[in-house]
Amino acid sequence: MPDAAVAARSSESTNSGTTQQVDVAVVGAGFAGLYLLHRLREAGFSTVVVEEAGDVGGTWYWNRYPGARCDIQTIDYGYTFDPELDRAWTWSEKYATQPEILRYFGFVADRYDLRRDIRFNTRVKAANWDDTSGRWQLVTDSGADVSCRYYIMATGCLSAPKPPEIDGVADFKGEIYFTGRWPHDEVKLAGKRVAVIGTGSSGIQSIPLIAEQAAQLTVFQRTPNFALPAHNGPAPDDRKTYFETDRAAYREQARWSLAGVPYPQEMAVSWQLNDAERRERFEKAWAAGDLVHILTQLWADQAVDFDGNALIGKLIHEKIRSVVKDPGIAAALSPHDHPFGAKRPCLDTNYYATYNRPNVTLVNLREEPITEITATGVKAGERTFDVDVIVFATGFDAMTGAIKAVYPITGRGGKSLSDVWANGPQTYLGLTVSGFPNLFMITGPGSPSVLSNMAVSIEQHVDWVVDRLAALRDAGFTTIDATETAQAGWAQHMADCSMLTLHRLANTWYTGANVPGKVQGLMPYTGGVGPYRSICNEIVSRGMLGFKLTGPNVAEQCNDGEVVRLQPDVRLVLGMLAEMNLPPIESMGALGARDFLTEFNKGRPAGRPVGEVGTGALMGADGPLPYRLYRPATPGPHPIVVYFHGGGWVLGDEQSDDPFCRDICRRSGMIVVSVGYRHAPEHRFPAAAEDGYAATRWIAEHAAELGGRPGPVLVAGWSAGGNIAAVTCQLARDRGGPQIAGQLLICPVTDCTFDRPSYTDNATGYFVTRSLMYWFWDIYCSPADRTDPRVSPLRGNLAGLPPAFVATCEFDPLRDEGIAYAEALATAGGSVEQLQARGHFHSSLMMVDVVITGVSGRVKMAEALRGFAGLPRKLEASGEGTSPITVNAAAG
Ligand code: NA7
Repeated sequence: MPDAAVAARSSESTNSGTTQQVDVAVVGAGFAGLYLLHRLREAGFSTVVVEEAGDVGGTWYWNRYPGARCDIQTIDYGYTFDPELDRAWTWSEKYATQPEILRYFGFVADRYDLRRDIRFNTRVKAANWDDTSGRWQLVTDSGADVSCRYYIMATGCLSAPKPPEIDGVADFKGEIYFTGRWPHDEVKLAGKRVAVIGTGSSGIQSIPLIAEQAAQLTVFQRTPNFALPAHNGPAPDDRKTYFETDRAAYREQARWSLAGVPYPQEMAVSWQLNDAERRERFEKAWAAGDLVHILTQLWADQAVDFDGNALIGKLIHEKIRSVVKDPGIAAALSPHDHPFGAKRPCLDTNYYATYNRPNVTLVNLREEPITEITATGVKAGERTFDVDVIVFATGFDAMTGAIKAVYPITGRGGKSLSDVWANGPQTYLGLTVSGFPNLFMITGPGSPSVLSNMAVSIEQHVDWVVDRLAALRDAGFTTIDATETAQAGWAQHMADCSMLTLHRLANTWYTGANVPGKVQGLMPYTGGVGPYRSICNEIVSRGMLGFKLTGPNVAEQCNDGEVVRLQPDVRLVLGMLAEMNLPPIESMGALGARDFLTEFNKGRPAGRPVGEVGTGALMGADGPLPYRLYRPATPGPHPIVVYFHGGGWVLGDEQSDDPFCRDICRRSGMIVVSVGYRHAPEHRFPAAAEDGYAATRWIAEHAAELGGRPGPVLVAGWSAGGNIAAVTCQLARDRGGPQIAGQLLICPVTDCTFDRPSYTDNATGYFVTRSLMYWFWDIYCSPADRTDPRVSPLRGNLAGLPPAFVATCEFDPLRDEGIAYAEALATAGGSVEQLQARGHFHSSLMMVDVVITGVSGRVKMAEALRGFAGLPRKLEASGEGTSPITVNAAAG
């Protein structure tokens, strides 16, 4: 039956023996191929498009099943490159039908006279790179082969139908249809017994319409999918008004958005909203009938936090129960095995209500798996369902299927793409593959593609590729090839991005899980179209970073490297900070900088609830100091962590690291006492150090009064606070106590020299700068005092200190002195655990609910603290503070 699935793809080979010579060959005349042809022609490249279908349209040419529609609002789903074209076409509905979308592509093809350069009914069978001529040789199944300098696969993400992998399909005597290869002639289902296998978008769109025609419809469902009502009709007023008011702004916002549709970034996280507020947002989204709305506009943590996401699943289950009358069927239709959005949700029209019809039966394949297809129907479990028609809505070999269908694609050194991708697709930007010069893929694996509005991604890719080809030509280059370093860097960045979202927690066609034997891994880029666009632009501005360019009469150019080395959320945060164009903190004066920090902190998420937050005063080295105490919700007494905030001995106070203190209290199940030690310039060295020691002593002596566990305390601190924590451990050892069970040092200052590489490598651009550190040092400590171990603990005696956990961040001037301290502690015989957080900056681990990739680092810190206190490292899941929000993990 795979043959039937691809019957429409094959045709007799009628190779004429001559070769068509062009600058560029494009495969596919869908959304991408048509725009490529237009742009390439305009740029002066001779171009041919090879298309196996009989006309333009790509996926919309093939997917003509009943109910086939767009699931991005059509106002957003079209070309935007030509404002005249944009104005010349108006969609009739919020979600256009397949025939209307196909008419649109025909309209575009006519408008730009595209068909004359498209070879229809022709398939590229194989593609070979010839290093000598620097050209690709394409073997076609009809007409002349093609020789081209550039070979661009615009073959689509969902264009290779997946065989159904069910025994006996060939024995079936009735009619068989594939939604992805629906006949062009009318399919008559009236009065027939029909089976639909598959409940993805294609099944969910077609089932209600098939049910209206068929005498009996049996739906075979393997995995229930989330579906929401499309509420199709005219384009909604809110979007239309915005669009009509300022089309250019609307389109531009889409280009820089995350999903390619102009929605703002939602800021409120789920736990800041109460039940009523969440329900109100959900009902609004449900009524909007818009996938991008419900996927992005409910609450900020919906796509990144398991708990925040689960709230949506429950609300949708309610909706299903309210429509489907039979509770058993409602339960079977309710998805439970994946987070909402991790698998492509569907838009429906009467889907759930269809199961109330007397002529519709749902078979839950999880309980009754299909065993075979017989001459008369489908056998599932113990039952046999005799049918006249089987509709396979079983999906596609997504993202890589259509690319690998050209076999072989042979690059440099005779390497075949299938071999190179044997362990999963490897690309640079989802556009190119190292070792395959002058080959481009539009929305290949590694592009935002199917996780975005395809229209926006395709236009960006095409513009970028054609602009690059023109620039190469102008500079005399004839080949472009991604480097292995750049490609490996992209794979790392993809992996980092994928840790941010919940997509990796579902078995889907995004991960290749729907095709038996396919290597699994998240294929689309999850970082969003706006960030992706900025990365592509950055590659150009950095001299085609990660590409090797060659040409007959020019010197080879290779600016090698990885384009993104920061964690994706760190990149966004630093980008936002850069856009704010803040004056250097050291230019504000100490008082001004303190005010700035207070204001700045007002904009951050508030931190999650803990059992209790209290305040009080303790005795410092020279008088009372304020403290803030965070108590877990669990029964005490708990061990106490004495915490010292960051701020270069100059800024901050006992509240300034509040979200972090809450987080570590929740994750460790311990009391955190944040100390308001004295600051410079009012109180210079050694005031902060002596206060740190005195406060620790006081807290240890008053542990029981504070509700803590008497005995050894723990110390922790970030930045200058890490310095104070480290110094406190040395002083406690030398001054006869208190006993300290362990020290957590986060990006600590440990030494007064500035000549380590991290001071040079990260001197600017990562918020904490070298010059800011100079300023802090100058304010706090005279040069004559700087080698004192009370400010440079690396210069002290490091023997006999408590066990340590030392966290450092890659893009931090303080990185190397933190690592040096950890290594010196270990050399002195201490027990040391290190976390070197890759892709992070000085504040990463503090930015709770902002830098999501910092979560795993804080999990490790909390575990280390528990270990120091003699507790099991993992906190039992018991009420507050223990939600499994640790699915995000990238530090380390
Ligand atoms: P999808 O979304 O991949 O859906 C295919 C469906 O077919 C899905 O429910 C599969 O169950 C099911 N399926 C696949 N193979 C089998 C076998 N062998 N037996 C039973 N059921 C099977 O494809 P669509 O065409 O619906 O949609 C593709 C995209 O197009 C869509 O996401 C939109 O972006 C537009 P599974 O979930 O794998 O258990």
